[in-house]
Amino acid sequence: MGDILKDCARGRHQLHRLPADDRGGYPDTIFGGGEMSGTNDPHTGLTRRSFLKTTGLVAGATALAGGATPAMHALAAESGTANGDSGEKVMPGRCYFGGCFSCNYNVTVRDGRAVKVSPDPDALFGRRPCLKGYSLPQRMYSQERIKYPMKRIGERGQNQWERISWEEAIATITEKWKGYIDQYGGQSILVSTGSSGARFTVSGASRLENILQFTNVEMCADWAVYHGLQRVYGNPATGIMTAPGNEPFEEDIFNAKTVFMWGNNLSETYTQRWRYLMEAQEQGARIISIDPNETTVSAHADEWYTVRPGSDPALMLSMVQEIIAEGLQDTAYLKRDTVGPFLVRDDTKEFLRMSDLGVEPTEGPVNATTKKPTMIDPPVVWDAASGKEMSSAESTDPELEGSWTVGGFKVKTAYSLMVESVQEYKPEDVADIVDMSADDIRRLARLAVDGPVSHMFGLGSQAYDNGLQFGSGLGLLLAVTGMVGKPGAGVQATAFMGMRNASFLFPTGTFTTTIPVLHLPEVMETGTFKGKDYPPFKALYIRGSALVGGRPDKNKIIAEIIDKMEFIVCLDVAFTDSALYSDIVLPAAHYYEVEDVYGATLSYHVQHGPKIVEPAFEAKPDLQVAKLLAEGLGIGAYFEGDDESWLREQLNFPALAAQGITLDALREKKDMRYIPAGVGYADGKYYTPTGKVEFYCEKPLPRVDLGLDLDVAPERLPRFYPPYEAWPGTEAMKKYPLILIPEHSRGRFHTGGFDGVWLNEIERGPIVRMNPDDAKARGIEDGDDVEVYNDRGNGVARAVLDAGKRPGMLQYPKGLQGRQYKSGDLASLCSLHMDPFAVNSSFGDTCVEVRKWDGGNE
Ligand SMILES: Nc1nc2c(c(=O)[nH]1)N[C@H]1C(S)=C(S)[C@@H](COP(=O)(O)OP(=O)(O)OC[C@H]3O[C@@H](n4cnc5c(=O)[nH]c(N)nc54)[C@H](O)[C@@H]3O)O[C@H]1N2
Ligand SMILES: Nc1nc2c(c(=O)[nH]1)N[C@H]1C(S)=C(S)[C@@H](COP(=O)(O)OP(=O)(O)OC[C@H]3O[C@@H](n4cnc5c(=O)[nH]c(N)nc54)[C@H](O)[C@@H]3O)O[C@H]1N2
Ligand code: SF4
Ligand SMILES: [Mo]
Repeated sequence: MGDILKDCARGRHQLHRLPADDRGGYPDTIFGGGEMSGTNDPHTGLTRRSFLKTTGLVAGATALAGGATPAMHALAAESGTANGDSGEKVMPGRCYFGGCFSCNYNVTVRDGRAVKVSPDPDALFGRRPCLKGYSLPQRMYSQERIKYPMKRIGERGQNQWERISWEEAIATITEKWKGYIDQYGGQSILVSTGSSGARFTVSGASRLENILQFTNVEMCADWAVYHGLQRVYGNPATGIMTAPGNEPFEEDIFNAKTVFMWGNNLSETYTQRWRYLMEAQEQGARIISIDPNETTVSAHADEWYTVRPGSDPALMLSMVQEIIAEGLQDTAYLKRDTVGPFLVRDDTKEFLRMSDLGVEPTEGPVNATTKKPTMIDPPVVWDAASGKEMSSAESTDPELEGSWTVGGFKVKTAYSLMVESVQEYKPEDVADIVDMSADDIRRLARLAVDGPVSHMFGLGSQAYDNGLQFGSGLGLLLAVTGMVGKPGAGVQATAFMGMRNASFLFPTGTFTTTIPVLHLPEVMETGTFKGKDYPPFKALYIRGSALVGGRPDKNKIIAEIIDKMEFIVCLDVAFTDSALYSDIVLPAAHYYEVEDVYGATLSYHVQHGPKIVEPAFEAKPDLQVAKLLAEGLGIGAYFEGDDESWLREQLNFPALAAQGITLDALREKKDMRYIPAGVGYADGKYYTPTGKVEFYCEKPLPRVDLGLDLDVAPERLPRFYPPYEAWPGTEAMKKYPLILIPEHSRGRFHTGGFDGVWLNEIERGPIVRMNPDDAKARGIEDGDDVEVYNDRGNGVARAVLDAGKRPGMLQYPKGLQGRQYKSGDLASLCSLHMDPFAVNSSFGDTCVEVRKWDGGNE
């Protein structure tokens, strides 16, 4: 096996032609060029300037790539992990970037410190770790690691800290929390977690917050399409992100003839899957990319269609219209598996049921949650053979189309209503909306029936206010084409969240309140939630979350949430913007520093990672921090165990036990599948209220009940409505004519990895990609510093001219911290606006203007 790290280092030197004192002028240590002279750096105890004088080079990479500077050795030695453990060994390590693959690879441990990552050819997952995995050792001993507990000494956000002991930190926090809990109740303390919570040592720590009844802040990301799809197809394991595809992807993708890639940049964002897709293509699968921008995916695709941003639901419905107009729909599937034949009452728009015709409902099986029998009241269909109405449970040949009067009710089939609704999306009528030719739309319609067809979607199609309609529209397209439940067909979903042991997490049996971050400012302003008074929020615990900078409208989050908190604590591995705005900062243990179990992979596997080094500096795993806090609060009895016993307890639940999944088994096998392959769907079983594919939804529910008064009528069938602001003619766009979309950057996982050195060396700070024509019109040249701005904020980035970007669209690799900008932060530009049914962030529904930066606002 080649020496990957050295190879990468060689590549890095090729790229790295800047003089050591010029990192493109970026102002903070992350790029090594410091203007923050005299600032006391809590991380090292050195001032920035003296640190830089000692190193003269970018932190991290050099040390670990073998060419360490004395200061880098000093930092790594200071990490305290060596502990006399000398020599070199290779250990199995696990990467846990939330929602990725948790690649299992080899980690070289030298003198008690992780120094190098290399592939494990026998690993079940991630035989080709990505840049993020390779750079983990850099991050563990980076300047940006939170090393010790610290307390703020200057104003919030001023970045002045004093190192304190764990004892002092815990005593301060618990005293404050006790006061708030006594006076206002546990709900007055907000806790914000993020995608790192898929690890048991991280999610398990919510046991404390649940006992104390803290209010959870939900992050509102990725849910729009899932909610739309689940409205149509249901969810085989309620609460998790899944969609009707076949598992495992790595095998099933080879069964597909056609693969639609909707707004998805798989080669950068799911690199492990990308190689299977490329292999499938080599074996004959045809890849269709639908993306306004040129990406690696569209470059490799067999056909690439540029769609107007935010118009995908219209395109999808136009394809459905065309498929039906040409008679290409899968009638047998529609009749057998969907609500298509169900008769819909004209008066209520709900299904006509046997009880409407005087047939009493019967008792069904007992519902596991309510412990009451379910009531069976089948919808009515029009039976073709007998030429009359009949219970859907009895008819074997229902009519799919038609309208009748039954039992005095005017009715029409759900299918007929759907067909009527898509008539306004004829290719000619939609061409302008989607900015494609009618012929291209027709071609896509034909490809969508040339099966087996797999669909993959990304953030692109749910980056706008109408993302839910993309999801329900995709559900409809699957239903009309019958592309579900057979090999190679369906939605190859891109994220799962699953597996929680409720008795471990909620030992007192009381559940907590969750408030979506998009709705939180309103709750804070009105003091009410779901129409009832809610306790005032006094404190915030940010535990592994990019609450500041990783949610829309950073400035508003700071002004309306952060600034209103009396006391903020942040527990993280790296010094993020969330840490910057906190009062007490605590160091969390990194991936290799604690034995862990992971239950949120793309593959329905539970995975195990051993502890391979001691926590660096004074870091502690989240659950151990919870234990200290619990002890300080006098409820230590709930945390009597240790890392190992907590893992055992969390794994101890029937669904896992039945499959022999225990900590010991995991230690041996590393990866164990916990949901059988081909879950749901394949057997024609759908997890909806009617048990059928509900492209017509009787009672559309919001993803999260916020107690809002919602008009459900327009939600029953998928539809297109334009994005909230990123659409020609909106007030926002008249003022700010460009659309700014994020890019999930290949070298970072969200903000995770802002401290990883390799990608930073390539990008050299915030960049914004733009079409050369847009640049020219504004006098911007490649490499210029530009200010991107709107009413919500601004951010200065280096312009990267890229003819592959759609004119009128800017794109930025997201995830840097505010202090990595010369001014502002691109994360301040998107809005907290939400579709109340999806309750999801629309990161791309953002209008901006851009100009050459004049160096102001520093
Ligand atoms: N390296 C890396 N990988 C990651 C992550 C990360 O941060 N870094 N994050 C993970 C997570 S949580 C997520 S949610 C995923 C996101 O994974 P992706 O969705 O693959 O990531 P994006 O970079 O947001 O890519 C979105 C694509 O949508 C396109 N797009 C924009 N607007 C539209 C539109 O209106 N219609 C269509 N059809 N396309 C549009 C953009 O041009 C872009 O190519 O990545 C996961 N994987
Ligand atoms: N502008 C913009 N913002 C976006 C998006 C976008 O496209 N544009 N995408 C959004 C999407 S799709 C998503 S899924 C979200 C993700 O949002 P988050 O999950 O909140 O984002 P991360 O930056 O991954 O934050 C996780 C934090 O956990 C920390 N961490 C890692 N391990 C541990 C640990 O063991 N313990 C503790 N305590 N902390 C740990 C990491 O250092 C990091 O600071 O971001 C969203 N934000
Ligand atoms: S980020 Fe994902 S693909 Fe990359 S090494 Fe980690 S788990 Fe593997
Ligand atoms: Mo995400």
